[in-house]
Amino acid sequence: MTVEEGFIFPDGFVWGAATSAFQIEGAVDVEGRKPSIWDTFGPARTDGNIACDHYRRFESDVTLMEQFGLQAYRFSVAWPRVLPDGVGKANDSGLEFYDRLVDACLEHHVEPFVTLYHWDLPLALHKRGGWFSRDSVGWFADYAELMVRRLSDRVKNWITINEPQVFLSHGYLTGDHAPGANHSFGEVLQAGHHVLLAHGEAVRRIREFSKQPANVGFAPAGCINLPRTLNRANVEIARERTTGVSEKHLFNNVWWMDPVIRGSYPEEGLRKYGKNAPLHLDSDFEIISEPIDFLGLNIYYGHEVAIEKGEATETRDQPNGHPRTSFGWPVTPEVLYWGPSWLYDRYNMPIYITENGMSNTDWLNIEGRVDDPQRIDFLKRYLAELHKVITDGADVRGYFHWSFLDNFEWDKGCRQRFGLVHVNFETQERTPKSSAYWYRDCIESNGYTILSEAHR
Ligand code: GCO
Repeated sequence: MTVEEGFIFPDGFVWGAATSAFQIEGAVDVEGRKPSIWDTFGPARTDGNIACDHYRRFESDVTLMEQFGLQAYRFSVAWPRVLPDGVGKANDSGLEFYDRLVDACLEHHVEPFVTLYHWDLPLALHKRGGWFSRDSVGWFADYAELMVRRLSDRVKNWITINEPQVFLSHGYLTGDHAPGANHSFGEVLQAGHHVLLAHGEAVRRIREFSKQPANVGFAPAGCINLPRTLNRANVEIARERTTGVSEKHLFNNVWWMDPVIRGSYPEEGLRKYGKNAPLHLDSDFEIISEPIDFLGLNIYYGHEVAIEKGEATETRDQPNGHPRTSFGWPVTPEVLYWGPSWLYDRYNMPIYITENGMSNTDWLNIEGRVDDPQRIDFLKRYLAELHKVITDGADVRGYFHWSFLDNFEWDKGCRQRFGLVHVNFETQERTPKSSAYWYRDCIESNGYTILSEAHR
């Protein structure tokens, strides 16, 4: 059966799941690791320092991944575990952990996709200015080089930075994420410029030191607006918003993707940000736009927009009864159609959905199972939209569900459960949810079961 005829995804489509170091590893103060900015921030002091104890339990977790058919596992390296001071002397125990993790993945036929930065900045570097210092570019590039030299004989898929919009905004503007700072908008845009430079320098080090041809990308948040109805004006305003810049916040796509893929900041952003736009050297964009192989998109939900009486109006609140996750996020499957569609049109760059999922009030029922029909329905709806955009011609190469395990959800601690596998944070017992079984069948059939009778 071809892609067009059924819900079959293209041959070679990669089915995976994603996590990040600080959200699952625990073991924050063992075998040489030193603190990150998250270690002493908010609920991390309790929930984050153990999380899913993956540092000790990774073997059985990877075995579970194979049992549930995962073809790929997106995880991040904890920078302060391998370079405790952020720079300088590497920590062999930390490097050996990632050796063992990668070896376990390969032994269990799970392809590793390694994220280099998923928010756990070494505290030592934060104290030296962190991303606000242009030195951060070299610090990150040296760290990337260390990891590529160590792992690239076995790892070919690399993601440099996860969601610059989110960690810069929550960490340094509003302060609800680590390190809980409140800088000016202009200062944070300048730090964002250093993050983009760091991305580019890391790509250069990966290309130079990888022991095999590397597949390199980055994973910005996909900030998607949806047309409230499918009339032309609403589709156009939704596209404009999705490929535009608001002067009020950092949550857009093109300010972060244009420099990396097109080699310049978007004109609209430079105009709207005005004096807040970062100082830069013209040569910076040569570094930032070092060619990558794919655009990762972390997409969860979007807000509808429409033209009413000549004005663009955005829906911030869906009607009562509209499906919502336990985070209160609206379930809006069409984001996996419109987002990849418009961003593929803009960049013509292969895409991986590097994160998509939902938090749910999952618990063990009286029979000891975790039934999560909401997540199965979520998966069916979102994957059906992703299939549609692929059928329309977008080159989407894989899907990583967020997340494999219930884990530490930043400032919300371990209360928001995103996993395909339930974690009892007291006993660390893992219980695959019914969605894990559904996802296994979906992977085995390369998507065919999404809307088949068997799963209605
Ligand atoms: C993000 C981060 C993840 C989150 C997940 C659920 O996208 O915010 O990459 O670390 O845990 O998205 O919020």
